[in-house]
Amino acid sequence: MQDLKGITFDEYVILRQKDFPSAQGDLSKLLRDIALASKVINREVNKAGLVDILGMTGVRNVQGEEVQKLDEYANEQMIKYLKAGGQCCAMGSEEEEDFIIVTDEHAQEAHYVVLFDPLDGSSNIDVNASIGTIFSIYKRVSTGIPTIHDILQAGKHQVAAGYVIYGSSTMMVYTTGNGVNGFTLDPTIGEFCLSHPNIQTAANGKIYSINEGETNNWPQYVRDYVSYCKENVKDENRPYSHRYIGSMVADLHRNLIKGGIFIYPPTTKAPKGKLRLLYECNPMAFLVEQAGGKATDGLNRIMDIEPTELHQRVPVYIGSKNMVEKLEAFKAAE
Ligand code: AHM
Ligand code: MG
Repeated sequence: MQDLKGITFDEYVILRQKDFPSAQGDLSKLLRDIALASKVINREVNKAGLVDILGMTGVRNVQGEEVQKLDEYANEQMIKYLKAGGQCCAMGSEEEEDFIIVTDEHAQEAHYVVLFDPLDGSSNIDVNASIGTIFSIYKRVSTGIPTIHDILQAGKHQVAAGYVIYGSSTMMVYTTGNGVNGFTLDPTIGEFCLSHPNIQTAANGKIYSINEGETNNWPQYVRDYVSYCKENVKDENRPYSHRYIGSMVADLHRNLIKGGIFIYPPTTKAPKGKLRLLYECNPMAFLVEQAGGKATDGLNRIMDIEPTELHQRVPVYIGSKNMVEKLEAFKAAE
Protein backbone atom coordinates (compact mmCIF):
# COMPACT_ATOMS: atom_id res chain seq x y z
CA MET A 1 0.00 0.00 0.00
CA GLN A 2 1.13 3.53 -0.79
CA ASP A 3 2.91 5.18 2.15
CA LEU A 4 0.51 7.93 3.17
CA LYS A 5 2.09 8.68 6.55
CA GLY A 6 1.94 12.36 7.37
CA ILE A 7 -0.96 13.28 5.08
CA THR A 8 -3.79 15.18 6.67
CA PHE A 9 -7.04 13.59 7.78
CA ASP A 10 -8.98 15.68 5.26
CA GLU A 11 -6.77 14.53 2.38
CA TYR A 12 -6.96 10.94 3.61
CA VAL A 13 -10.76 10.72 3.80
CA ILE A 14 -11.06 12.26 0.35
CA LEU A 15 -8.55 9.72 -1.02
CA ARG A 16 -10.46 6.85 0.60
CA GLN A 17 -13.79 8.13 -0.71
CA LYS A 18 -13.37 5.84 -3.70
CA ASP A 19 -13.97 2.92 -1.28
CA PHE A 20 -17.55 4.18 -0.92
CA PRO A 21 -18.78 5.06 -4.40
CA SER A 22 -22.38 5.27 -3.16
CA ALA A 23 -21.49 7.79 -0.45
CA GLN A 24 -20.93 10.66 -2.89
CA GLY A 25 -18.59 12.37 -0.46
CA ASP A 26 -21.23 12.81 2.26
CA LEU A 27 -19.51 10.45 4.69
CA SER A 28 -16.14 12.10 4.11
CA LYS A 29 -17.73 15.45 4.79
CA LEU A 30 -19.39 14.14 7.95
CA LEU A 31 -16.08 12.74 9.25
CA ARG A 32 -14.42 16.07 8.59
CA ASP A 33 -17.23 17.85 10.50
CA ILE A 34 -16.56 15.59 13.49
CA ALA A 35 -12.80 16.22 13.21
CA LEU A 36 -13.47 19.96 13.20
CA ALA A 37 -15.74 19.76 16.28
CA SER A 38 -13.06 17.72 18.07
CA LYS A 39 -10.42 20.34 17.31
CA VAL A 40 -12.61 22.98 18.92
CA ILE A 41 -13.19 20.68 21.94
CA ASN A 42 -9.44 19.99 22.09
CA ARG A 43 -8.70 23.70 22.27
CA GLU A 44 -11.00 24.05 25.26
CA VAL A 45 -9.73 20.85 26.95
CA ASN A 46 -6.18 22.18 26.67
CA LYS A 47 -7.01 25.41 28.38
CA ALA A 48 -9.28 23.84 30.96
CA GLY A 49 -6.74 24.43 33.69
CA LEU A 50 -6.30 28.04 32.68
CA VAL A 51 -9.79 29.37 32.45
CA ASP A 52 -12.64 29.21 34.86
CA ILE A 53 -14.35 26.43 32.98
CA LEU A 54 -13.55 23.64 35.44
CA GLY A 55 -15.93 22.53 38.10
CA MET A 56 -19.41 21.19 38.41
CA THR A 57 -22.52 22.91 37.18
CA GLY A 58 -24.55 21.38 39.96
CA VAL A 59 -26.99 19.66 37.58
CA ARG A 60 -27.19 15.95 36.88
CA ASN A 61 -27.38 14.42 33.41
CA VAL A 62 -29.91 11.82 32.27
CA GLN A 63 -27.79 9.04 33.81
CA GLY A 64 -28.01 10.76 37.22
CA GLU A 65 -24.31 11.70 37.07
CA GLU A 66 -22.90 15.08 37.92
CA VAL A 67 -22.27 17.08 34.75
CA GLN A 68 -19.10 19.08 34.40
CA LYS A 69 -18.92 22.21 32.30
CA LEU A 70 -16.57 20.80 29.73
CA ASP A 71 -19.02 17.94 29.02
CA GLU A 72 -21.68 20.49 28.18
CA TYR A 73 -19.30 22.47 26.02
CA ALA A 74 -18.22 19.36 24.10
CA ASN A 75 -21.85 18.34 23.66
CA GLU A 76 -22.78 21.76 22.30
CA GLN A 77 -19.88 21.74 19.83
CA MET A 78 -20.72 18.29 18.49
CA ILE A 79 -24.35 19.27 17.97
CA LYS A 80 -23.42 22.60 16.42
CA TYR A 81 -20.92 21.22 13.90
CA LEU A 82 -23.07 18.22 12.99
CA LYS A 83 -26.04 20.50 12.37
CA ALA A 84 -23.97 23.00 10.39
CA GLY A 85 -22.33 20.29 8.29
CA GLY A 86 -25.66 19.22 6.80
CA GLN A 87 -24.89 15.48 6.52
CA CYS A 88 -26.62 14.37 9.72
CA CYS A 89 -30.42 14.15 10.06
CA ALA A 90 -30.54 12.92 13.66
CA MET A 91 -28.20 12.36 16.56
CA GLY A 92 -28.01 10.87 20.03
CA SER A 93 -25.70 12.02 22.79
CA GLU A 94 -24.81 10.76 26.25
CA GLU A 95 -25.70 14.22 27.51
CA GLU A 96 -29.17 14.39 25.96
CA GLU A 97 -32.15 12.46 27.29
CA ASP A 98 -33.81 12.08 23.89
CA PHE A 99 -32.43 11.82 20.40
CA ILE A 100 -32.27 15.04 18.42
CA ILE A 101 -33.89 15.51 15.03
CA VAL A 102 -32.10 18.08 12.92
CA THR A 103 -34.82 20.41 11.70
CA ASP A 104 -32.69 22.71 9.56
CA GLU A 105 -33.61 23.09 5.91
CA HIS A 106 -32.48 20.06 3.81
CA ALA A 107 -31.59 18.06 6.97
CA GLN A 108 -34.11 15.39 6.08
CA GLU A 109 -32.23 14.78 2.86
CA ALA A 110 -29.12 13.96 4.91
CA HIS A 111 -28.29 10.25 4.94
CA TYR A 112 -26.62 9.76 8.31
CA VAL A 113 -27.30 9.55 12.02
CA VAL A 114 -24.53 10.06 14.56
CA LEU A 115 -24.35 8.79 18.14
CA PHE A 116 -21.69 10.20 20.40
CA ASP A 117 -20.28 10.57 23.87
CA PRO A 118 -18.98 14.14 23.64
CA LEU A 119 -16.50 13.84 26.50
CA ASP A 120 -15.98 10.38 27.92
CA GLY A 121 -14.06 9.85 31.16
CA SER A 122 -15.09 13.26 32.43
CA SER A 123 -14.21 12.41 36.04
CA ASN A 124 -10.60 12.74 34.81
CA ILE A 125 -10.95 16.32 33.55
CA ASP A 126 -9.72 18.08 36.66
CA VAL A 127 -6.72 15.77 37.16
CA ASN A 128 -5.25 16.21 33.67
CA ALA A 129 -5.71 12.56 32.69
CA SER A 130 -6.74 11.62 29.15
CA ILE A 131 -10.36 11.94 28.08
CA GLY A 132 -12.01 11.52 24.70
CA THR A 133 -14.90 11.96 22.28
CA ILE A 134 -16.46 8.76 20.89
CA PHE A 135 -18.66 8.63 17.77
CA SER A 136 -20.67 6.09 15.81
CA ILE A 137 -22.23 6.67 12.38
CA TYR A 138 -25.13 4.86 10.68
CA LYS A 139 -27.09 5.35 7.50
CA ARG A 140 -30.66 6.28 8.31
CA VAL A 141 -33.26 3.56 7.64
CA SER A 142 -36.41 5.71 7.48
CA THR A 143 -37.58 8.34 5.04
CA GLY A 144 -39.11 11.68 5.95
CA ILE A 145 -38.79 12.76 9.57
CA PRO A 146 -36.13 10.60 11.29
CA THR A 147 -37.45 8.13 13.85
CA ILE A 148 -36.05 6.21 16.81
CA HIS A 149 -35.48 3.29 14.40
CA ASP A 150 -32.70 5.30 12.76
CA ILE A 151 -31.03 5.58 16.16
CA LEU A 152 -31.63 2.05 17.51
CA GLN A 153 -29.60 0.08 14.97
CA ALA A 154 -27.34 -2.84 15.86
CA GLY A 155 -23.62 -2.01 15.86
CA LYS A 156 -22.98 -4.27 12.86
CA HIS A 157 -24.73 -1.65 10.72
CA GLN A 158 -22.26 1.12 11.61
CA VAL A 159 -20.67 2.70 8.54
CA ALA A 160 -17.96 4.47 10.52
CA ALA A 161 -16.85 4.90 14.12
CA GLY A 162 -13.98 6.37 16.03
CA TYR A 163 -12.70 8.38 18.92
CA VAL A 164 -10.57 11.40 19.58
CA ILE A 165 -8.26 11.10 22.58
CA TYR A 166 -7.17 14.28 24.31
CA GLY A 167 -3.94 12.98 25.79
CA SER A 168 -0.25 13.84 25.80
CA SER A 169 -1.01 14.44 22.15
CA THR A 170 -4.46 14.57 20.57
CA MET A 171 -5.31 11.73 18.22
CA MET A 172 -8.23 10.72 16.09
CA VAL A 173 -8.64 6.99 15.47
CA TYR A 174 -11.37 5.87 13.10
CA THR A 175 -12.63 3.10 10.87
CA THR A 176 -15.03 2.88 7.96
CA GLY A 177 -14.84 -0.92 7.98
CA ASN A 178 -11.60 -0.99 6.05
CA GLY A 179 -9.03 -1.17 8.85
CA VAL A 180 -8.21 1.33 11.57
CA ASN A 181 -6.11 4.44 11.13
CA GLY A 182 -4.81 6.93 13.67
CA PHE A 183 -4.10 10.62 13.07
CA THR A 184 -2.16 12.83 15.45
CA LEU A 185 -3.07 16.49 15.73
CA ASP A 186 -0.15 18.68 14.72
CA PRO A 187 -0.91 21.81 16.75
CA THR A 188 1.42 23.93 14.64
CA ILE A 189 -0.80 23.53 11.57
CA GLY A 190 -4.06 22.57 13.30
CA GLU A 191 -4.40 19.36 11.26
CA PHE A 192 -4.74 15.69 12.14
CA CYS A 193 -1.92 13.88 10.27
CA LEU A 194 -1.72 10.15 9.59
CA SER A 195 0.64 8.75 12.24
CA HIS A 196 -0.67 5.22 12.92
CA PRO A 197 -1.71 3.59 9.61
CA ASN A 198 -3.51 0.24 9.73
CA ILE A 199 -3.54 -0.32 13.50
CA GLN A 200 -3.62 -4.00 14.44
CA THR A 201 -4.06 -5.21 18.00
CA ALA A 202 -2.09 -8.23 19.30
CA ALA A 203 -4.02 -11.50 19.60
CA ASN A 204 -2.32 -12.10 22.96
CA GLY A 205 -1.94 -8.96 25.03
CA LYS A 206 -0.28 -8.54 28.40
CA ILE A 207 -2.53 -5.91 29.99
CA TYR A 208 -5.86 -6.29 31.77
CA SER A 209 -7.93 -3.22 32.59
CA ILE A 210 -10.78 -3.31 35.09
CA ASN A 211 -11.84 -1.32 38.16
CA GLU A 212 -10.37 -3.68 40.79
CA GLY A 213 -12.03 -1.76 43.62
CA GLU A 214 -15.26 -3.48 42.56
CA THR A 215 -13.83 -7.02 43.00
CA ASN A 216 -16.40 -7.98 45.62
CA ASN A 217 -19.20 -6.89 43.30
CA TRP A 218 -18.10 -8.92 40.24
CA PRO A 219 -19.57 -12.24 39.11
CA GLN A 220 -17.43 -15.23 40.12
CA TYR A 221 -16.19 -15.90 36.56
CA VAL A 222 -14.70 -12.38 36.36
CA ARG A 223 -12.94 -12.89 39.71
CA ASP A 224 -11.61 -16.22 38.43
CA TYR A 225 -10.37 -14.65 35.18
CA VAL A 226 -8.61 -11.81 37.02
CA SER A 227 -6.97 -14.36 39.37
CA TYR A 228 -5.81 -16.18 36.21
CA CYS A 229 -4.32 -12.92 34.89
CA LYS A 230 -2.27 -12.66 38.09
CA GLU A 231 -0.88 -16.20 38.10
CA ASN A 232 2.86 -16.69 37.64
CA VAL A 233 3.15 -18.63 34.36
CA LYS A 234 6.26 -17.37 32.66
CA ASP A 235 5.73 -19.22 29.35
CA GLU A 236 2.37 -17.48 28.92
CA ASN A 237 3.62 -14.02 29.92
CA ARG A 238 1.60 -14.12 33.11
CA PRO A 239 1.15 -12.32 35.39
CA TYR A 240 -0.26 -9.67 33.07
CA SER A 241 0.05 -6.02 34.03
CA HIS A 242 -2.95 -4.19 35.41
CA ARG A 243 -3.55 -0.74 33.95
CA TYR A 244 -6.71 1.30 34.56
CA ILE A 245 -7.24 5.02 34.09
CA GLY A 246 -11.04 5.03 34.42
CA SER A 247 -11.41 6.68 31.04
CA MET A 248 -12.61 4.20 28.42
CA VAL A 249 -11.00 6.02 25.51
CA ALA A 250 -7.62 6.16 27.23
CA ASP A 251 -7.77 2.58 28.51
CA LEU A 252 -8.88 1.19 25.16
CA HIS A 253 -6.45 3.29 23.15
CA ARG A 254 -3.53 1.96 25.17
CA ASN A 255 -4.76 -1.63 24.91
CA LEU A 256 -5.41 -1.29 21.16
CA ILE A 257 -1.81 -0.19 20.60
CA LYS A 258 -0.12 -2.47 23.15
CA GLY A 259 -2.49 -5.44 23.30
CA GLY A 260 -4.78 -6.14 26.24
CA ILE A 261 -8.30 -6.65 27.51
CA PHE A 262 -10.68 -4.00 28.86
CA ILE A 263 -13.42 -5.31 31.12
CA TYR A 264 -16.53 -3.58 32.45
CA PRO A 265 -18.58 -6.44 33.86
CA PRO A 266 -22.02 -6.51 35.41
CA THR A 267 -21.66 -5.67 39.10
CA THR A 268 -24.05 -5.90 42.03
CA LYS A 269 -24.33 -2.09 41.82
CA ALA A 270 -24.73 -2.02 38.02
CA PRO A 271 -26.23 -5.38 37.00
CA LYS A 272 -26.25 -4.43 33.30
CA GLY A 273 -22.74 -2.98 33.43
CA LYS A 274 -22.03 0.74 33.35
CA LEU A 275 -21.04 1.52 29.79
CA ARG A 276 -23.49 2.48 27.10
CA LEU A 277 -24.08 0.28 24.06
CA LEU A 278 -24.81 2.89 21.41
CA TYR A 279 -22.12 5.52 21.89
CA GLU A 280 -19.44 3.76 23.93
CA CYS A 281 -19.39 0.00 23.32
CA ASN A 282 -20.52 -0.26 19.67
CA PRO A 283 -18.03 2.25 18.24
CA MET A 284 -15.21 0.74 20.30
CA ALA A 285 -16.26 -2.77 19.22
CA PHE A 286 -16.19 -1.74 15.55
CA LEU A 287 -12.67 -0.32 15.94
CA VAL A 288 -11.34 -3.26 17.93
CA GLU A 289 -12.79 -5.85 15.53
CA GLN A 290 -11.35 -3.93 12.59
CA ALA A 291 -7.96 -4.07 14.35
CA GLY A 292 -8.25 -7.87 14.69
CA GLY A 293 -9.67 -7.96 18.23
CA LYS A 294 -12.98 -9.03 19.74
CA ALA A 295 -15.82 -7.45 21.76
CA THR A 296 -18.56 -9.35 23.58
CA ASP A 297 -20.94 -9.00 26.53
CA GLY A 298 -19.85 -12.48 27.63
CA LEU A 299 -22.42 -14.23 25.44
CA ASN A 300 -23.07 -12.10 22.39
CA ARG A 301 -20.94 -10.16 19.98
CA ILE A 302 -21.45 -6.52 21.05
CA MET A 303 -22.24 -5.44 17.47
CA ASP A 304 -25.01 -8.08 17.15
CA ILE A 305 -27.02 -6.76 20.11
CA GLU A 306 -30.33 -5.22 19.00
CA PRO A 307 -30.69 -2.00 20.99
CA THR A 308 -33.97 -1.18 22.68
CA GLU A 309 -33.15 2.23 24.16
CA LEU A 310 -30.81 5.14 23.54
CA HIS A 311 -28.95 4.97 26.84
CA GLN A 312 -28.87 1.16 27.12
CA ARG A 313 -25.99 -0.28 29.18
CA VAL A 314 -24.14 -3.53 28.51
CA PRO A 315 -21.32 -5.48 30.14
CA VAL A 316 -18.28 -5.36 27.86
CA TYR A 317 -15.22 -7.56 27.38
CA ILE A 318 -13.13 -6.07 24.62
CA GLY A 319 -9.62 -6.22 23.22
CA SER A 320 -7.07 -8.86 22.24
CA LYS A 321 -8.92 -11.81 20.73
CA ASN A 322 -7.38 -14.64 22.76
CA MET A 323 -7.79 -12.76 26.03
CA VAL A 324 -11.49 -12.10 25.39
CA GLU A 325 -11.99 -15.74 24.41
CA LYS A 326 -10.29 -16.89 27.60
CA LEU A 327 -12.67 -14.76 29.67
CA GLU A 328 -15.63 -16.18 27.69
CA ALA A 329 -14.35 -19.68 28.54
CA PHE A 330 -14.39 -18.79 32.27
CA LYS A 331 -17.98 -17.58 31.88
CA ALA A 332 -19.04 -20.70 29.97
CA ALA A 333 -17.54 -22.91 32.70
CA GLU A 334 -19.38 -21.23 35.61
P1 AHM B 1 -18.65 8.84 31.62
O1 AHM B 1 -19.18 8.64 30.23
O2 AHM B 1 -19.66 9.40 32.55
O3 AHM B 1 -17.36 9.58 31.65
O4 AHM B 1 -18.40 7.37 32.24
C1 AHM B 1 -17.77 6.40 31.50
C2 AHM B 1 -16.45 6.10 32.10
C3 AHM B 1 -15.56 5.34 31.15
O5 AHM B 1 -14.75 6.22 30.44
C4 AHM B 1 -14.76 4.47 32.07
O6 AHM B 1 -14.33 3.31 31.42
C5 AHM B 1 -15.72 4.17 33.16
O7 AHM B 1 -16.64 5.25 33.20
C6 AHM B 1 -15.06 4.06 34.49
O8 AHM B 1 -15.99 3.70 35.45
P2 AHM B 1 -15.55 3.31 36.94
O9 AHM B 1 -15.16 4.57 37.61
O10 AHM B 1 -16.79 2.70 37.52
O11 AHM B 1 -14.42 2.33 36.85
MG1 MG C 1 -19.02 8.09 28.59
